[in-house]
Amino acid sequence: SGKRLRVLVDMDGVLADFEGGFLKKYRARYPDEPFVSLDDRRGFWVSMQYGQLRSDLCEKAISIWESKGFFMDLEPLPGGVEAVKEMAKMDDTDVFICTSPIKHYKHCPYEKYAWVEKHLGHDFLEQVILTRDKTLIAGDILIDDKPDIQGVVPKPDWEHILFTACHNKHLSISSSQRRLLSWMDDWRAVLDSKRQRGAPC
Ligand code: UMP
Repeated sequence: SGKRLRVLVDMDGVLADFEGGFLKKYRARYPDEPFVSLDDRRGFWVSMQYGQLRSDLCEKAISIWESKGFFMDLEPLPGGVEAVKEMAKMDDTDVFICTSPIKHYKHCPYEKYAWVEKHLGHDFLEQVILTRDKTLIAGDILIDDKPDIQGVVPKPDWEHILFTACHNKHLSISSSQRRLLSWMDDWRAVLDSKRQRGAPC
C-alpha cells in the first residue's frame, strides 16, 4: 500500500459538454449569423475563433456562456459522470473536480456547483475546486482538454492527461504527453500507472 492517488478532473469539455451546449444556444440566439461546426473547431478559445470568423462574433459568442442557465444546462459527456463516481469509490483514490469559472461571476460559479449536485450528488460538492490557476493545485493527474495549462507554478505536481475534444483532436502531441480519447478509453490504466506500489519485501 503506497500513498493515496489524487486525481483532478476538469469540468468543461471533460465532464460537461461545453462545446455542444455553446453551439446549440449560439445558433438558437443568432440563427442568421455564421457559426463554426464542431468539426471545424480549432484552438481552445471559442471566442477567438468566432472573432476570426467576423470580429463582432467574439462578443456574441461570449454572451452565450455569460447567460443565465448556460453552465447549468450543459449535458454530461458520455461516461464521464459514471467514471468519476467509480473513481471516487476506488481504494486509496481521491477525486476532485478542478474547474476554472469565467470572470463574469453572476451565474457560472453557482451553476457549476448546481451541476455537480445534480449529476454527482450533494456529497460530491465536497470535491469541487474552483480556480483560475490549476498549477496551484497539487495532484497526481489532471485530466483536462486544454492543451496548455499554465499558471504561477512553473512545474506543477500533476501529470496533465489531455482529454480529446473537437478543438484539440488534430493537435500532435509531444511524445511525453498522454491522451484520454474519451471516457470509453482506458482511464483505469492511466490511474494505475501513477499508483505508488507497496515497498518490495
Ligand atoms: N471559456 C472562455 N472563453 C472561451 C472558451 C471557454 O472564457 O472561448 C471559459 C469557459 C470555462 C473556462 O469556464 O473558460 C474554461 O475552464 P477550464 O475548462 O479550463 O476549467
